Amino acid sequence: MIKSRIMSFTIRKCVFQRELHLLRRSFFNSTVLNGSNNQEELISESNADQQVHGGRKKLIRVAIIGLPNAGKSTLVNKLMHRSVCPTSSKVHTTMHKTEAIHTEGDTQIIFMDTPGLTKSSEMKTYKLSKTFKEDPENSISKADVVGILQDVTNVYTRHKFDKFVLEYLKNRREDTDLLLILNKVDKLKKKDALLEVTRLLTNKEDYPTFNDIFMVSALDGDGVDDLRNYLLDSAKEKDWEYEQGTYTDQPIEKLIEQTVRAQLMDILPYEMPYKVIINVEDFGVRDDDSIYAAVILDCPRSNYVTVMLKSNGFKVKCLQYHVEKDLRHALRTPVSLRLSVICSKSQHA
Ligand SMILES: Nc1nc2c(ncn2[C@@H]2O[C@H](COP(=O)(O)OP(=O)(O)OP(=O)(O)O)[C@@H](O)[C@H]2O)c(=O)[nH]1
Ligand SMILES: [Mg+2]
Repeated sequence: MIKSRIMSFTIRKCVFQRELHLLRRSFFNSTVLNGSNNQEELISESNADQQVHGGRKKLIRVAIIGLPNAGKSTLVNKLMHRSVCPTSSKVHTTMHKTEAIHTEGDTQIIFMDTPGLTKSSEMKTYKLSKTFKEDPENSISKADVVGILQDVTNVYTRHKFDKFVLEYLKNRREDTDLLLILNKVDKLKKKDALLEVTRLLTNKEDYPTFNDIFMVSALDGDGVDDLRNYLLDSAKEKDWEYEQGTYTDQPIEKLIEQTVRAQLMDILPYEMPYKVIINVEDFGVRDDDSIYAAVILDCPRSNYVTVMLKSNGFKVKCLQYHVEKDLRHALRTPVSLRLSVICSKSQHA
């Protein structure tokens, strides 16, 4: 009889030393100037590359919306050159809005990555939190530009906007630009299909008019520079909302938790990843700016622990490898993670 089973792994960093050497140092400080978020540990780079010498600052808020799994978070990461928005192959990876901040020259772009647009009935069925409705709504209403992302590989959804999606779009201001962004073009064998999708999405009376259309691969980066340049050009004179060097509104603890959750979604089957409770027990920055974190994965049942630890803990080792890699890309500093798998509710393991 065991009350809980614990297994910890620490992967040695030597494999990554060469790559890590190239990564820039990152620092942590309080960074939001005007935002309502007063959490202490927002993530920023204190030594940003670009300084504004004279000239007026420009700002633009961009909401990225679309159906679940359309590639919204992948696109924001590509636009940012950083994996600050965790992604996975399963739906509902993003559960609440994240602001990702890209500052270039005199311009700050605030990307609002949002949960996938979901019908009310589905929200009830899957007991999704109210952020699934409220966060896209609020992001759209605050945006200077709304980019609606359409997955062109999804033959069921690519050629239309459901009524509930059109309802969301009504939340935008009159002066907000609307972009149609066709994503995953790398997977489309027949490029003619793109033209057909574009035609169907732009020729219906009850559909909105788009200010521009982009065809991108968020994964490969094709077309992403054009989109970023468009946004930089569209920014209006306004004070920045975040200090130079800040790149997310998320506290580091939250970023770690979300990255672990996203990776769990890729390694665990069915509903399992949604049910594991993730506790970031401890984290900190070492003298050399590397980051350490101890994370507990509390499983609802002991058979989850068995699944995770089978084959000599292979799944947990993979999880650790991928989480460390993603966090390193997001934070640009070495990260070492200690993962413990437990089932605190179980009397028997
Ligand atoms: N081939 C290909 N895959 C992509 C592209 N963009 C995203 N993906 C994949 O699509 C899946 C979903 O990506 P996410 O960025 O998590 O999608 P999302 O819209 O943020 O999903 P939710 O947060 O769950 O709503 C992942 O497996 C991505 O690797 C793309 O341009 N091409
Ligand atoms: Mg997402």
